[in-house]
Amino acid sequence: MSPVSYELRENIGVITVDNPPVNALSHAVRVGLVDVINQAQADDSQALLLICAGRTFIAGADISEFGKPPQEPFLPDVLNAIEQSNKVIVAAIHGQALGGGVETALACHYRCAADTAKVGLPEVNLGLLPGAGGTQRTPRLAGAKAALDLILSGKPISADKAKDIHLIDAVFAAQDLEAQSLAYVKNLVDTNAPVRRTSEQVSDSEEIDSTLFDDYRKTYAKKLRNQFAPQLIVDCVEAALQKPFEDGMKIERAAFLQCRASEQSAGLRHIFFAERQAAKIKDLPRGTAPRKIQSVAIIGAGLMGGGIAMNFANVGMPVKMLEINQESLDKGLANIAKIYQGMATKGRISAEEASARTALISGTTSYEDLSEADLVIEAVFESIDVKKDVFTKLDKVCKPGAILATNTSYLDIDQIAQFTNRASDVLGLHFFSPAHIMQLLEIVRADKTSDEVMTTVMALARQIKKVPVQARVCYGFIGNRMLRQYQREVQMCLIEGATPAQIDKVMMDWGMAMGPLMVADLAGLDISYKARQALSDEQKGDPKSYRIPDVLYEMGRIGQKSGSGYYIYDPETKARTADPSVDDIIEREAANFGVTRQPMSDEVVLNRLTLSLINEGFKILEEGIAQRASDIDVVYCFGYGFPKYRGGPMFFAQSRGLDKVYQDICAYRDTHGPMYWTPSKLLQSLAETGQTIDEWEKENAS
Ligand code: 3H9
Repeated sequence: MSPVSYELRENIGVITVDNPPVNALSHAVRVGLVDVINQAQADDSQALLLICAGRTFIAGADISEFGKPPQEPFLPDVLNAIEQSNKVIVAAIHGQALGGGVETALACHYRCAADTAKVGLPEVNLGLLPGAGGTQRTPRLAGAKAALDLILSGKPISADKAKDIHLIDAVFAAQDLEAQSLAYVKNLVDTNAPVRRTSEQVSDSEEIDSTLFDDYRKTYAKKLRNQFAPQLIVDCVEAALQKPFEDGMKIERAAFLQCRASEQSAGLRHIFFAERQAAKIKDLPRGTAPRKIQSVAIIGAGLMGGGIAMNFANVGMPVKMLEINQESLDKGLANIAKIYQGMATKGRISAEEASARTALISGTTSYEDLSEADLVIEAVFESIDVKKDVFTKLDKVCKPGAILATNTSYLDIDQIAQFTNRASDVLGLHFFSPAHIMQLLEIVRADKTSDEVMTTVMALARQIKKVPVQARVCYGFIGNRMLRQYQREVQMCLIEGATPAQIDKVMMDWGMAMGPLMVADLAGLDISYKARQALSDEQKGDPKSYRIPDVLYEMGRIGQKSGSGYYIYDPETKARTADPSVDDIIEREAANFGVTRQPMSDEVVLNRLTLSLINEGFKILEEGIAQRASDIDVVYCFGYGFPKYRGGPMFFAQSRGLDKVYQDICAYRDTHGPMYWTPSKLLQSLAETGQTIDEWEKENAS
């Protein structure tokens, strides 16, 4: 049965798209639309209304079709058929009209929307551009600037805002949308309103600054570094203003096809689906009911505890923070109030909202006060003895059924669970700093964590707008375990000849949000130094992999906060400059290890750093620490600044060729020894058999 149906309601032909879950413009929908438009031209209808069933208007092209051979009719042609209809056609938007959904609405002659609806062109988030007239029709209605803002930001706007910029003609109360839209169409018929084709409109009200387009090009060259879709978007919108519609459409089509075929878009589309997959845990029995979480307690009001607390207050949930003494508690609460005030000052939230959120977070110094909490998250010092103390106390005071979580980055959560008599209620909730901003949440499932607890926290993570990924227990879980290998390799490259500035530049040029040594300076060399002191010599590994940060720490160069670390920082502006004396320190320490430093090419730096991540990623996958390769990609893209347009380390490995990746790792093993460069057995087997990660996962799914 076609997902597009058609019926006459009195003199109005109503076209309904019903293609759950989000009414994407799949091949069947495109065929159905063309069929009903043709049918409607010849029947008794006097005008047409396009609506959608289910929770939303059309949320865009079907993204899963982009990697497959294209099938006619293509969307631009479908939308031309709609626009060329001889009968007036009106779109009625509820939920979200996104991408191709907006383009469909813009091809209609008039547009109504529910007051709760949102309208957006998010193609840029997928490394694409609106490819069905969006870059040509939007500026014809809204003007170049509003069109560029909408298309380049990829962020949806409200129905009212869309009306302000002339994309929508009428906004109705959500519950009356269908009835009001029908009345709107009837009125158009009664008043003999003409067919009004967007392609024939001229946006003439706007004064265009001669530098407008170049300004956008420059801004987005910085904002979306290395990505070419934003640059092509500007070209297309510029063409919309300068050329006839048909010519602009040709330019848009060529640019869209270029984007669709690109590795950048493939990576971003992979991450789109990976993010949604990650929220699903494979072996949870269907229908496992979540527990109710209505109040949360946080142990530790430091930077991490405070950031975690804010996540819950942000969605209206009361939080109690516990500290060992009143002074630390007051300091923690004051810090949170300051952050909320700052958000209000910047206009991100209203002053009332800031006060309401601040008021949701209260404090205590007594464990007894946590007896009613549904969820407790511990964010105290990383020491197993301290955790033992906390969890023993929690076990005593918390009500039955309370979920007890640790925010540990490295410690053994199975061991922590044993400090309680309710191991099935214990798990890891690993937030990333700053916890109120970073999207990733590693959910660490210990051996005994119950299905019910896992179901509860996965749902809760979505509620607090995090991107959850399940990890199993091991040193560093998914993210930090990989990070350790990456950081080790950074240090080895320094000792062997690379400079801090070179390493950071190579990684940033490649697309990482920050260079690894900039990150180290920002996080503070004291933090990592102290963490190292808790490790045995064996755990610390090769001294070459931590000697430089040890020396810098001992010199008091602990990063940005001390004004120097791997770099020097201007006390006023915090501007970073390379410090030749650090190069001298590296040279001296390398000599102490008997290493003669040699210049290292950028290519080698990049290879060693990315391959160290990839090899560990495969080990994590083969050990079952991560459920799927794409979960590892989500961890790295959402928590560690890996460029999404490269799809994450595992996707990147697959697109580079697993055989090549394996050969390169073997070559490093042969040069540098097996201590760090033993290839993952899974990687070896895939490289040797030619199987892809996807194929291996499917084979192992049963
Ligand atoms: C485009 O339109 C190009 C055109 O300009 C030119 C063409 C020539 N396709 O996110 P959810 C799936 S590009 C296929 O969990 P929510 C999703 O994977 C497109 N599948 O729900 C998930 O599947 P599963 C521009 C899609 O309520 C399920 O639907 N449009 C698509 O949190 C539910 O999704 C976009 O970029 C799709 N377009 O959020 C919009 N969309 O259940 C992308 C969703 O198996 N979509 N699915 O995991 C979204 O932003 C959100 O899905 C939306 C709903 C806000 C709509």
